[in-house]
Amino acid sequence: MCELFETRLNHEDKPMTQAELVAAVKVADVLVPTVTDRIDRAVLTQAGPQLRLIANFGTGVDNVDLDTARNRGILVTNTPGVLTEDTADMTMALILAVPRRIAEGAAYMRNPETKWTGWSPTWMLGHRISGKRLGIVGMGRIGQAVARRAKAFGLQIHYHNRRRVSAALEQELEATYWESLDQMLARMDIISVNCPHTPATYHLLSARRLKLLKPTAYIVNTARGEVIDENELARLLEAGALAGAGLDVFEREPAVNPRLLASNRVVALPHMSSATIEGRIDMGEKVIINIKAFADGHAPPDRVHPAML
Ligand code: 8YV
Repeated sequence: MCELFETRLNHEDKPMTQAELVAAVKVADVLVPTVTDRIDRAVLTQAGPQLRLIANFGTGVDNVDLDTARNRGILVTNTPGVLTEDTADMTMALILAVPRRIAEGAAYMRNPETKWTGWSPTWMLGHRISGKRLGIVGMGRIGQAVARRAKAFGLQIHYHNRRRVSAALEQELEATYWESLDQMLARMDIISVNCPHTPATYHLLSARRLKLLKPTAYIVNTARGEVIDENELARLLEAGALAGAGLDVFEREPAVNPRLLASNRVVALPHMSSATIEGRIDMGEKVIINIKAFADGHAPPDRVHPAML
């Protein structure tokens, strides 16, 4: 970016404050935020007329007020595709880690207070993955990549999506479509959340819907915390009304509900599903391509259309 444009960097890698963001949008032609930068109405209404593009470093754009951006004629781009496989890998890792108690076992071995006394037949029993029903909420790029992995592990693939995917894809994944999310939730062994956070998906897994899950069910979320009612999730886990959760994202990041952290039914990760060096380089390149295309007077390839979300 520094070679191509007159660039101001956030060298500390720390989230910018709202005041710093306002100062930036007053002078910048292009803003490159990350998930930790909240580009809300208050920030955008103070932007100078020179701000024409928000090239988000990340796929999810729920950190940007898209309606206000559009009304002010500011284009928004993101970085789709390049973090699909990494995110699906981590989703699969959580699908394995929670029922098979991987984090618990590893913590036990590391803990100087506990001393492993050797194998025993009833020690660290978890639950089998193979043959179980996986319900994917959101069958976009990442949902499909999760389905491919899960199928190889012997899981039966079920999904709910706004639109049914093609018959050819359903056949390849041997996937069952559920028009009714409620009905799917009630029948699954594992749920994986892979949809974006939009006004329509906020608390999609509401208190009412979470109660539809079987008490033996697991839930994995590598999408956005806001899609799940986190308080209710914590309550159900505490009450033993759910078997466990693998969570890479949280409703009020970086704050995490302490009840979730206290539960040994939960594997919590610090929003790291896309955190690979290769992925970050690819994301950066996508950002640069979008800015360069825009600066050269072309339509940037990764334009976000609010209506499509
Ligand atoms: C990104 C993410 O690393 O792309 C996304 O939507 O959630 C992350 O994995 C983050 O957005 C960077 O801004």
